[in-house]
Parts: sequence; structure tokens; C-alpha cells
Amino acid sequence: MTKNISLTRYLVEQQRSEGHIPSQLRLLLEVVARACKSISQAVNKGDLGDVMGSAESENIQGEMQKKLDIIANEVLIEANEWGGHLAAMASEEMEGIYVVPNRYPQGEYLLLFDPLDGSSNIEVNVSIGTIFSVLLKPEGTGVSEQDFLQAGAKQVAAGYCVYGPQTTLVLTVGDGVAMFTLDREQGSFILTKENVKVPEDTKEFAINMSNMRHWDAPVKRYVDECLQGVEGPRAKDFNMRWIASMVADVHRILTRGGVFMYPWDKREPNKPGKLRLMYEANPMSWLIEQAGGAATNGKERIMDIAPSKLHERVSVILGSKNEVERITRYHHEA
Ligand code: P6P
Repeated sequence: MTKNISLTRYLVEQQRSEGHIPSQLRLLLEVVARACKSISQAVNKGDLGDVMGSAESENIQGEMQKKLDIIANEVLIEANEWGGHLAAMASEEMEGIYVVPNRYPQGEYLLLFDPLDGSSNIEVNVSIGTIFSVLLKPEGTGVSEQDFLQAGAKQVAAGYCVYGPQTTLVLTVGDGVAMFTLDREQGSFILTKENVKVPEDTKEFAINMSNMRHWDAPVKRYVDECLQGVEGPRAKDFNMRWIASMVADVHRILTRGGVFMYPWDKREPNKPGKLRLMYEANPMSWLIEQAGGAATNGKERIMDIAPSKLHERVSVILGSKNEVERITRYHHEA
């Protein structure tokens, strides 16, 4: 790995040689990365700052908000609203879209994010992260929520920043997946991995096992076979991980393979799943696919789903290609 390629240099090279990103998108990604640095500093303060605990408010999802959820959301809004690259933003923490105020120039991009995913892990000092997705605003004057309702296949950039032992930004603009580790002395993200590949096979699955009795038959069948290990139909032993922070689980899968499942279950049968399509499943699915993995909702490719609501939920099965295909096949056979 060539030493010290900064995120800025990587993006300039993507713009210049690969033709993947216009300058406005490059600016957008640099601003998002800078916002993630600020969020990382707030997260790292922990009990030393006034950032912990509940914000005593609920978000659109009916979930209690942590102070850091609100801080992260505000950091992303304030960092991105003035740059002239965005028309509007959408966030897990806001019911409606945030249209760039008239006092600033409007751009052609739409930015969606989960400002701090996994925030139930904040108090216990377990990795959390920011997930973001970028779409092009459809032609026409003004901007509405309808403009955001595009399939994941339409994304022009997607990524996350994981706040763990390292603060690492993981990004795709459609030319593979690159990872940038924050160098706190320089204050910049340095390229530490590129052309990330997810192994097509794995011996590691990630699911919240406490929900087993609520799963549909295909998921039960898959997990049962994993648990039977070398004596069972898979003829190999499996390991299990569940960090309850999608960013951390996906980062592990991008780093060493695995399959992540948050499937539909019968606790709330009207909900297709727990995770949100637009700013969790779609960006993570593009990263996984760009790294040679697969991502379905059990029936179809997540990035083909035509969204009908901004905060739409979806069942998620993503990671090592051959495992995702096997689980999806079990759904089709059921
Ligand atoms: P459970 C975090 O709240 C999150 O949205 C994802 O990051 C994570 O994968 C999932 O929910 C964990 O859900 O039901 O295991 O707590």
C-alpha cells in the first residue's frame, strides 16, 4: 500500500482518472468525512463530555434518542447545508426531508444518513457508526420527499464511518470499496485498504439468536444447519457474532467475510424487517456488492427494491455471496 494517500488525493484521482465523481460529489464526500471526524471526537469524549445519556426525546421511529444521535444529526446538517452541493438531506432522526435553506445555493445531490447507528451501544463503549448514501436529485425545480424514493441501484456514493478502536471511513463511488483510517495527528483520513473483497464463503454468521422462535422457516433452516456444524449438512463448524451495531458487523464482514441477517420475524408481522432501506440497507448493500458480496431481503436484491416511504424498513441478508445465495434459495424453496 502506498503510504499516505489521503482521502482528498484518492477522491481527486477518482475524479481525474476514473471519471467516477464530478467535483461537486467530491466536495460532498470531503464534507461528510469532515463531519464524521467531528462526530468521532464527540463519541470519543464519552462521560468526559456532556454527550452521554438520553436526549429525553423520541425519533420518527418511536425510539428514544440519545444525546449523541442528536449531536451527530446536527453536525451532518450544519456541515452540509451551506456547500452548494446538496438540494436536501434525509435522516433516521428526522421525520421529513431537510431542504437546504434559501440563503444557501442548492446543488444536485441528495444526502441520506443514519447519523449514529447502533447508539444503544454508546453506554457500553462498543463500536457505533454513521451510515450515508448519496443520490442525484431528479431533474425539475424544487425538491420533495418523492425525489428521495429511488432504488439503491441509483446511488452515486455510499459509505459509513465506524467509531471503534480506529475511526475508519469506508466508501464506494462505484469503483470498488476503499477504507481510510483517521490519523489523529494529521487530522486526515489515510487510505489503508482498497479493492476490498468479501470472501464468497464463510464460517461466520451474524444474527440476534434471541429472536429464533420468531423467524420464518428459511432462516430457521439456515441457522439450524450452521449450528449442526461438521456433523450436519454443511459439513463444517460455524462461528457466530452479533455486535448489535450494523456498522460494526458489516465492517467485520468486509474485513474477513461472513453473513449478516436481520430478517422479517413474526413479532411485528406487518413490518418487513427492523432495518431501514434508504439509509442503512441500501448503502451497506452497495458496499457489500462492490466488494463481491451479495445483499437480498430473502426474496430479491435489496438494491432493486423500489421504495414507497422514506423510512421504509426491509429484511436484510448480506455478506459472503454463496451464503446469501443459499439463504435466498431457501426462501424461494419455502
Ligand atoms: P437488536 C442498531 O439499533 C440497529 O439498528 C443495527 O445497527 C443493529 O444491527 C440492530 O439494530 C440490532 O438490533 O434487535 O439486535 O438490538
